[in-house]
Amino acid sequence: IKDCFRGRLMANEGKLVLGGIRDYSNALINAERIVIVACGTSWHAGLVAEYIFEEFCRIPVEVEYASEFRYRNPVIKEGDIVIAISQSGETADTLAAMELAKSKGAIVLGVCNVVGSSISRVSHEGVYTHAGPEIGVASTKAFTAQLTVLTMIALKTAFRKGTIAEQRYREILVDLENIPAKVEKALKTDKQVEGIAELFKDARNFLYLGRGYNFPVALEGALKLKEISYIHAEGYPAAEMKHGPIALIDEEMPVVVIATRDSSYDKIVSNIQEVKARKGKVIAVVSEGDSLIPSMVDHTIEVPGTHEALMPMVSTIPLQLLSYHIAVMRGANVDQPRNLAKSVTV
Ligand code: F1P
Repeated sequence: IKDCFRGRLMANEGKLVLGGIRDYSNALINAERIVIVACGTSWHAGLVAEYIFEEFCRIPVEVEYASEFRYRNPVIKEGDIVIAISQSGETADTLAAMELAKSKGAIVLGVCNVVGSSISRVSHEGVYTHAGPEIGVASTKAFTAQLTVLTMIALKTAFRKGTIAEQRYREILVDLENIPAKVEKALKTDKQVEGIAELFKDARNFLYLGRGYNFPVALEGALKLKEISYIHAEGYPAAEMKHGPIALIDEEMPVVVIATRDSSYDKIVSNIQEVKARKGKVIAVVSEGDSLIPSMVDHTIEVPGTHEALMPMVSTIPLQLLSYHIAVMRGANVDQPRNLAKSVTV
């Protein structure tokens, strides 16, 4: 996690350098739709990218599990843009989805971490995340690096397409340049998160809730907990809680709510009230300086604020730390979780 941003953020003097997507950058600008294919954590990065591309580029985006996409008969037209995201660059389902899309005439762009990997070779063009090697099997710094790269692609595309005002574009770029320092600060929650982990290490289930840009973060937080701590966890859009998962909430249920200040803040406050009314134990990730949510919940973890579209890069960090500490306390091998392979090649 710590190495993720050091020297990797390619924003330079307000200009973005996207080494990998050049020949197809106009195709991206003119795309009628974008389909993102990925698995696991990379799929969650794709979900964040969907929100960013749709908001800033006004291009419709679909995010597909590569493992589903490859086995059904998806509608892909000549010239559609398919973006494949993968840490390892070797995930069999993602590779097969890319080959299928290519056979139907799509332009396939790759976002992956491992230079020279199969996915980088199958892509028409692509961007390396350069997050460095993932020591463990579970993807962590690769996720934040994927978000960085996808955000940069979307912003640059929006700017060239004219769907974002220049001033707003420049402001978000400045926010992006400040992300490494904010990630450093988020990492300083480590000791506090360790204390929270101690309290909940024996829980049998966890629920993670988020809205908007923090919804995929909720999914990712739950996945990390499952992967390395072997605790059952579900990630949900907070507004969907009332359509089922609310039945699970009682005093035994830890609910992690990613509730940083953004356009859905008031709504997530109501969701927290709904959980508290049912005696759920709430651990909230909030923006620095928030006093309302800390007064309502059981535990608060503060992270620095940023533009809401960039928040997943920061709000994910304490969730990764929470899974890490719980796993260590339970005696699990965080680098080599049982049943998980670094690259799922079958
Ligand atoms: C996808 C993935 C990872 C997960 C684990 C198994 O890999 O699901 O997100 O943490 O390592 O594979 P990739 O295509 O991003 O390499």
